Amino acid sequence: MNTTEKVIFEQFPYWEKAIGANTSVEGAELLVFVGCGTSYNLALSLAAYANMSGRKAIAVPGAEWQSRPSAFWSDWQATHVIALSRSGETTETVAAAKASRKAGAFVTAITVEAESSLARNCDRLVTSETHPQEGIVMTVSASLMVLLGMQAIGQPIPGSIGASARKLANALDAVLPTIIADRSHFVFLGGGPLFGVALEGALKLMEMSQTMTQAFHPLEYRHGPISLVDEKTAVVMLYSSDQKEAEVKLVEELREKGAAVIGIGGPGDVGLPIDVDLSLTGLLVLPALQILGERVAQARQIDTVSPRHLTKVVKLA
Ligand code: F1P
Repeated sequence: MNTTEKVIFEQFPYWEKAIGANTSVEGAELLVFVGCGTSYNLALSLAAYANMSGRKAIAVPGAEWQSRPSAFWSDWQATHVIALSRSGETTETVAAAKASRKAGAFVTAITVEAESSLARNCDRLVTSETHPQEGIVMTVSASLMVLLGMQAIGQPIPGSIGASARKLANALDAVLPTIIADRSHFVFLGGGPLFGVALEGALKLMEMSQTMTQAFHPLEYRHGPISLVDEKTAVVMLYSSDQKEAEVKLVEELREKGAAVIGIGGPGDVGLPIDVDLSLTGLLVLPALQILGERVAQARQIDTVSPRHLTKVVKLA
């Protein structure tokens, strides 16, 4: 077992330590979730969750919020910026936090590095301990930042979530060898708060296994992208309880066209049940998506401990 795989399966005790921290974010301002790469994908899901719980929220990539905030929102002072960064050192995210504070916004940082630049340039720090062996590919920290972000917007996290997530990851792992064999085109579908998570599944698999991946809101997939589906396609459908009927029909169509479908929370060539509702699904599925990336990489004999062209932090000169 390589270190990436080990860390994915050893992440759950760190979840337990992060559960229950009093991190709630009050106020009626617009919440602007900011991040880069994985952290931006997580920001998208957290913003959707915040909107669903009655807040007002958007997600913006770090560089965009720093350089052209007016393309997203007109009044910085009426915002509460929640900057996500595992390292706390990503140039664009740190710059976005600094610029936001200078313009009068309140900045909360969510990071696992309590001594980082981002931690020093925020008004409020939300942090928790991560696995010391986590490498370049972000796994346990991604889960932890979603957990901390959910808590910050008032979502209680049950102590059983780690056991449920582990069960799902193990169930997926058991069926992966057959389902990924001979598949080279991977598609991740998720709606609402699961869209950011679908993007994250796609990014994870792409960077771990050097495979082309795509992510869409489920019903968007018929509007063009479906032209690529054939016997080389594997689809991960992250079912959302409120749109399941429409998503089931889409999956039937994709299977008819040759795709092998992993249904998480609903049917597919493999259908994996989940035991939480939509409010927690975005967190629950992350370890399963991480192990999918690792297994595809292993099948292609790619070492995820040193992924091609990637570094743990992107720092711009
Ligand atoms: C953001 C990030 C990662 C990506 C890569 C480079 O890092 O873009 O998502 O996988 O390793 O950095 P961070 O701001 O969360 O530390």
